[in-house]
Amino acid sequence: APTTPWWADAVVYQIYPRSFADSDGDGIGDLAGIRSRLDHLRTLGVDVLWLSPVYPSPQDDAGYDIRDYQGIDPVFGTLEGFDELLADVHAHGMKLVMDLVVNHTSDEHAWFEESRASKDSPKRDWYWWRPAREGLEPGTPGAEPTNWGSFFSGSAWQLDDATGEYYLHLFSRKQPDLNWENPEVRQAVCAMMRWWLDRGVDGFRMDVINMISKDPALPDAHVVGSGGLFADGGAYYLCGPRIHEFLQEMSREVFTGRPELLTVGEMPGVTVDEARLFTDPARREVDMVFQFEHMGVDQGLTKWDHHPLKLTDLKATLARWQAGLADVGWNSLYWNNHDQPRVVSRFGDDGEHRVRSATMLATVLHLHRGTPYVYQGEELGMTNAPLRSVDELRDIESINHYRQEVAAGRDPEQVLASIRPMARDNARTPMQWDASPHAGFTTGTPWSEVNPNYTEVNAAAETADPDSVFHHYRRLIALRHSSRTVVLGDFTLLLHDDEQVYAFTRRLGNEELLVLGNFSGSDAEVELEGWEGSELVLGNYREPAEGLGLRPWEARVHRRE
Ligand code: TEU
Repeated sequence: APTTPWWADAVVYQIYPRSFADSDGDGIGDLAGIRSRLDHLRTLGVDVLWLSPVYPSPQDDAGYDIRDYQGIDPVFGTLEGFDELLADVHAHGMKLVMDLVVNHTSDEHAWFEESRASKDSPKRDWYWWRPAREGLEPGTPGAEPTNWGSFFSGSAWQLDDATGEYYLHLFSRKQPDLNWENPEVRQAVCAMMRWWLDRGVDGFRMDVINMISKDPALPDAHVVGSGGLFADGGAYYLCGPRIHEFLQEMSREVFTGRPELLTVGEMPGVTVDEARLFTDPARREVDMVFQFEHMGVDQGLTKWDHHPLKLTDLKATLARWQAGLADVGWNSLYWNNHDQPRVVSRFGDDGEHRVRSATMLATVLHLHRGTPYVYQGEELGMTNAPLRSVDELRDIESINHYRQEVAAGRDPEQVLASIRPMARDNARTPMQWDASPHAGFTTGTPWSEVNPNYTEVNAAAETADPDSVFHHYRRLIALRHSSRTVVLGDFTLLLHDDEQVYAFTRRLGNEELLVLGNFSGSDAEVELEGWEGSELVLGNYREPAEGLGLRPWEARVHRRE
């Protein structure tokens, strides 16, 4: 049998540097802050740290708009400081993975400045430039080269005065898309990646990497419903014609001879079948993908059309991914990252049952087959931000959406109410370290409001409490490290139609684990043959259960041979 890769039993922890720990009192987290908190991560037991972008950036999209790929933004520190952090991470027995944002650069990157300067600039073709639509005056409504909308509201095209042509930006207008059809672009990206690996980093999380290959014809998108002014062009840039070729080339050029890396592709809209191709080890593309299907179960056409979770939908999608990547490929497992609301507020109960529901959700996720990702603060059961007023929004996505809707005449209070449950701002409030002012995150004024519940929800209180969310995550991570069945066991979903209970087994050889999670605040009956009297491996109630039934938000893992 092929040996399993080192990351098969690893747990990854995502750090959002802006909001993790501030060492110098400017209100923004930094590399020295991260260094000072490595013991917290060591105690938790995670193996790999993934750093959201720390490169020089105008911070239009909080660092996902990069001005210089080979440096550190002064707000976060220096390259020397980065090397010190990396050495410390390694000394603590962990690995460090960088965020690789190469679908686009900042409009302040030297490549783009050169590209925009003139139509015959040697770097003109490094980005997607197009004239106005035939017969229309540049800048007039409808003159954009295609009808595609940007992820951050409005058109995906920006008219640039220097040459009177438009450039493509799937995200903010300060994030022009690189043209991967151009081999010089690909070579420049590969060279930059090798530079980081030579520095000692252990891999990359690749931002929207399934958007790098576009249909070069850039056709208009098909318009669904009455919709807005702009349409979803995804059909022409998600997993485009050359995506596998580009990733295989990158793998050859960058990863050859470096077997101990971790590569994970963030891929909105990726299907199970595509994911099998991307993560089949024989194809040498990426180790695992971040897929989005389970993050769409509580929304309508857009993320702002939020509705309550139907548990059977969540189970059905996750089980499909477990089955689809059972023989070939590998799953990433996550509830949270810097783009998603806090899971305890989203699928749990962030009031009375906060601890119980956060630990239940963690148990269900971590017992799936795949690599679990923990997003900073998730291990404390941090909750959504109150977002009491529009002034508390910091994220370009929610601010642009708010402005667009209010300009269209919608009621501002209602717009804010629709933004509240799904805003990315929810995930980006400062990490809650202790009960001191600003939650111990900074001695200055935090760039984003600290969640007022920090006096109760914080790392100091939770490390001191054996029943905390923190210690539950620690136990789950330790379980994965000690159990081959958790890492490699076959997954079988049970109770498909149950709207209250999430149940599945994992089996390896003679050993079988049963995982049960109650997604509600009321008691749940569970009837399953042959599990009465089985050994309890882990649960989130101190008092023993009677039978298999579940108490409010209870989770249990049973074992039998
Ligand atoms: O996100 C890509 C992405 O498609 C999203 O999760 C995005 O936040 C969502 O669709 C908006 O509704 C990645 C990064 O994780 C995100 O922070 C960046 O803003 C984005 O790429 C652009 O680099």
